[in-house]
Amino acid sequence: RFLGGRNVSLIKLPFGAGQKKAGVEEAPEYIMNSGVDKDLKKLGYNVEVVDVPELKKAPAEEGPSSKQLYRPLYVSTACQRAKNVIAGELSKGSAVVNIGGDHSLGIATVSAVQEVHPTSCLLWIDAHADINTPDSSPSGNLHGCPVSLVLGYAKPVPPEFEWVKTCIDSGRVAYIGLRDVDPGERMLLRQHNIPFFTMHHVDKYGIGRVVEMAMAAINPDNLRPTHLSVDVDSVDPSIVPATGTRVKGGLTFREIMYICEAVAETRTLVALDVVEVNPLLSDKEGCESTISVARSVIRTSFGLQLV
Ligand code: Z70
Ligand code: MN
Ligand code: MN
Ligand code: MN
Repeated sequence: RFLGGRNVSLIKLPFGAGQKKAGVEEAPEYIMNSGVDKDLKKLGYNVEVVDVPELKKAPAEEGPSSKQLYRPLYVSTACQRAKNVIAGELSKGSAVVNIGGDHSLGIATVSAVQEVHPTSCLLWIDAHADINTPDSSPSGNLHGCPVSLVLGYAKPVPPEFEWVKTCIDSGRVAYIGLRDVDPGERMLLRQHNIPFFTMHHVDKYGIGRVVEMAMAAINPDNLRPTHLSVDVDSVDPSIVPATGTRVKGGLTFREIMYICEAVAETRTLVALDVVEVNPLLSDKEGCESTISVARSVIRTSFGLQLV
């Protein structure tokens, strides 16, 4: 049972205003050029490439910024546009690969996936929890806030984000890879009993048991469609240096591949996000290594070709 069927839409989302470092909006071009479309065709999928180039253009008026958020109107406008495109592809019965761009796009991807597949679960692979509310955010960067917005924890909702629905509940969200969590985020994770597996848990139990526990918590019988959201900073900076917030002690190449293989094995994947690649933040070699990991995440999540 593969919910997305054999059609996959690769959606390029060149957007980076959820954080302050230039370059993350260039990533979709690099990732696409690595040959992900050919990889998926080889696996037998019908592939459609969808570009949303207008995400690169900021609205003329930024408006007065609420809560010291960085570029809330631009993030909101871009996410609303991206959400409509993603929901359109999902509505045709296709699976989607959302190629970012920064992780504020999670506002768009989760909103779209939950609209079309309202029972789906969300597996968030990240060094960060991205569950700050506009009030708790230490940076004002919206890429640190998408999960709080879709869970409805941001109160009051900043006026720019009133269109975002509370569309998922805490029982359908789990994290793997955390190692840089802010105090306000820790409180929310505990308060709402959201299953999270830090790098400490990966060391303690091994990636096999961690993935098993995470999936048992949010999709016990594989009856739910799965949305896998991969922030590449979950992976160790030694192989993923081209990203905005490098945090030591991340997932190994095999650990991130294991996660993708385990998700592929469930045959429930409907949406994959690959975000936070920033080709401008590393040298040629580091950039190639990072993009190669992103490409492997996409290929592996959509099919097992181990031997
Ligand atoms: C911090 C914040 C973050 C990525 C940094 C950092 C969030 N918790 N996410 N880099 N990818 O600013 O909210
Ligand atoms: Mn189309
Ligand atoms: Mn993230
Ligand atoms: Mn992150």
